[in-house]
Amino acid sequence: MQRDYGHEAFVQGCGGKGTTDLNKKRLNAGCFLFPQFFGAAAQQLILEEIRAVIEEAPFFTPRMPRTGKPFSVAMTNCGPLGWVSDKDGGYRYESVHPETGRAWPPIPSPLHDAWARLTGFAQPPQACLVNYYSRGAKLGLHRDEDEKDFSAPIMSVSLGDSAIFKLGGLKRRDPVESIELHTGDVLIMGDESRLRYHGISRVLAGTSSLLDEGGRINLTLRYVE
Ligand code: MD3
Ligand code: FE
Repeated sequence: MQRDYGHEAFVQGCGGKGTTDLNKKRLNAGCFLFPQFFGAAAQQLILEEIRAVIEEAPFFTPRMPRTGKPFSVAMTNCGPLGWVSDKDGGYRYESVHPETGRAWPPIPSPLHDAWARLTGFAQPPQACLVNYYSRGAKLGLHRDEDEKDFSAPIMSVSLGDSAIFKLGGLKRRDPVESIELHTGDVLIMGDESRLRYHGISRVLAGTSSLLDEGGRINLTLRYVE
């Protein structure tokens, strides 16, 4: 546990003092949705910074361990570490892009600031995974368990078209609830919710005009080790 706030403060208030004035919805113990945390201007600013990240570190297609089956979601990263996956190496964090061999670009500062305020976690995020969902892309039910430190929360930012987010329990067979995520929404998962099963079942085409190309970008910030 490496928090600069009490465990109860996180469970009850998610980061405590910094978030009391915000529109916040508790989905589960340790799981909080901040609808429209980023307004239209902030979304544009973050998008510009993420477009620059994508120029430096182009999207790649991750592949399932062993089978080599491609993901329908395109991915890249920023931050000291990036999540990658391929047939032989499996799921892991790497400090360089799998195709260019270059270091990942830094995490844009508005995301660092939101992490500090909303998670209250003492350390800055080490990885920001950039997922791109074209219309029709999905991410099956899974747990995020490739990190060494599960005491750190995860922060997700949605940009572009809305999506149906599935939030399950700690076991794969547990009941799953559907939550619509919209552009500008921030989701925080910590404590009891850190290892919940989750996924994206559908992107709702035409629900946002933020991305000219359509589809959805999701940014997932993590502390890894
Ligand atoms: C709930 N991404 O990259 S973010 C992923 O929208 C991932 O791209 C989805 O799942 C996306 O691994 C969902 C929301 C999210 C992220 C991590 C969680 C929800 C979570 C960890 C535990 C519980
Ligand atoms: Fe995930």
